[in-house]
Amino acid sequence: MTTNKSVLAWIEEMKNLVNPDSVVFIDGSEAQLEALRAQAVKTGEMIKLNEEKLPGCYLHRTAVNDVARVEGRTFICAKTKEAAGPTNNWMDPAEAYKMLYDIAKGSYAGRTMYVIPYSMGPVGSEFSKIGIELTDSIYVVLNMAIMTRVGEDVFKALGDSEDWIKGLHCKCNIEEENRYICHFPEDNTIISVNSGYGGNVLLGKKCFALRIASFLGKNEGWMAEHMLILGLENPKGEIKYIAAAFPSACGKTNLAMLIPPEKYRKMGYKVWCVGDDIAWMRIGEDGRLWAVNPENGFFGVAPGTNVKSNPNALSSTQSGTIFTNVVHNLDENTVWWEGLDKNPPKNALNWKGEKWDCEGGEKGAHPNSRFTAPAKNCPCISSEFDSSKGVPISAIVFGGRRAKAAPLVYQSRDWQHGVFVGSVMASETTAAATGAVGVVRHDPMAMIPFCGYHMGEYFAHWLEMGKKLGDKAPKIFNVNWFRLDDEGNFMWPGFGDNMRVLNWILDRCEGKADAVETPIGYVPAADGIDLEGLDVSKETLAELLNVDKEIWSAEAADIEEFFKKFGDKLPKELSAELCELKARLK
Ligand code: SAT
Ligand code: MN
Repeated sequence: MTTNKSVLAWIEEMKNLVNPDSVVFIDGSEAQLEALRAQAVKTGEMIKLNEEKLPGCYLHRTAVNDVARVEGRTFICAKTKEAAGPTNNWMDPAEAYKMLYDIAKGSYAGRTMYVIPYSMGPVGSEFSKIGIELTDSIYVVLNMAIMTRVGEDVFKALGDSEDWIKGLHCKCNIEEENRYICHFPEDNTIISVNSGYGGNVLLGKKCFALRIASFLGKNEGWMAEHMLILGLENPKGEIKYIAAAFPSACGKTNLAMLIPPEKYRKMGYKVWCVGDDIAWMRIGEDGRLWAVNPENGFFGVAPGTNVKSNPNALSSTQSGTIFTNVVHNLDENTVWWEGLDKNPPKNALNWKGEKWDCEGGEKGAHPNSRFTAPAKNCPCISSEFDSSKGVPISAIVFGGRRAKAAPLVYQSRDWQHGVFVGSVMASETTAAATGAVGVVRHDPMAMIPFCGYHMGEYFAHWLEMGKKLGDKAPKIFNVNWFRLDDEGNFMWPGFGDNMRVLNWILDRCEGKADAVETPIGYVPAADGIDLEGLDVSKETLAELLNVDKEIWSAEAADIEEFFKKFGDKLPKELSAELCELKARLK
């Protein structure tokens, strides 16, 4: 399928290492994928679901000890520890290769090596980058075929070039104590062993499109960010694009596919989804920031997805989708998860494949259970989804899960202050990664688990991009949909009503909406957010927009501590911003 010497030599080397019974190149054809689905069903790796209700859909269960990203076992293997920085685990590259090759050695015995040529971004676009993943898992092949553009065309686009990313995945025996997700940014290489869970093994996603790509972006003058991209169309038919960074499992997919409240729908407002997780952004010929979604599908969190919270995501999963770790409804041969509807199946298996009693109090689906759905299934997919030049970004939005500190929305004073706002993001942890859930942690730009180099340099790169963009830079905002009242109830309805906040954001970009200055930035004026048709009082809105000086003084002290991590790599602009924040809080 290819005569590319660098590709063939590497495949040969890896073949000698892992010793497969056979090698199969993935050509991207439906016939080949269909044969692989049939094979996975035969071995029990996947279960074919009801063809009438869920055509082309399958259920897969991971090992019980392998249900989320493993940040503690994820490494940046740069030449020096300093290059990986204080927020990444580091391993010496020579040691890492030796350890990983020892684990991988002979691990494909009795198995097939699948060679997946894939493109992140539309095949052949200047934005796009090519990777080759070797895997012994059909589940990985089929997920990659949804999440990325795979097949022969990719080899054609690559030609003889040596500019591609190596990815070796070995399931081995899914041993937790030998699980490693390692990145070699200086070698364009990723090696993942002993896992079969999405974020650890779909190497095009977090490993390449964020960890490796963020490093490439810094060197080549562009940005790889953990951001959704959406287009908001107004009644005049004008579409403005927003890129928004939130940590995993904080509602990026819901925001990206939002359905406007009825009043706005009637007026003609629409939201178009370009991407739900990753944005690659470059400065265009017009000097503005342009973004593409390098992915081709959605790897979304299932629990909580329903006809009300995200009808577009739910529609996206009705055909050609792989469900992972959800409930299996045995009567209908369909799937279910907590928050889908109020009718949990009586005759069902839980995510572990055990008989499940929906009244027994135990959850049926894993909290990080997922759907892998083709982007083209999404009813609101943007007409620019496949565009090779991307979409121009008007606003960048940061957000996290904060019970108290962050107001519903605020605008940064300028780009530099916006970079500060992104750098001090903090959010409660979720089930997307192993470890405690609900603990507030610093997560600058939602990139803590995904920045492939020293985060101090990453901040400097953001500042540099702002200088290049000048007055064409997108405006930067922060949102928090998750503020709680004293009784612990969410104060803001969220979901479709978040459009009311996006409207204020875009109005601000055009200089149309009023704002009030606070120590942390600009918040909407008292009547700045449209509340018509909402069960939110003016007092509640005032509370949602309130900036509590005491909480923020504590926050500032905490930020000061956090910034110390970065030593002399912390850009002086950010320490200056912190000083100014403290002064404004006095
Ligand atoms: O598991 S993934 O990393 O692909 C999804 C996520 O955690 O954001
Ligand atoms: Mn994500």
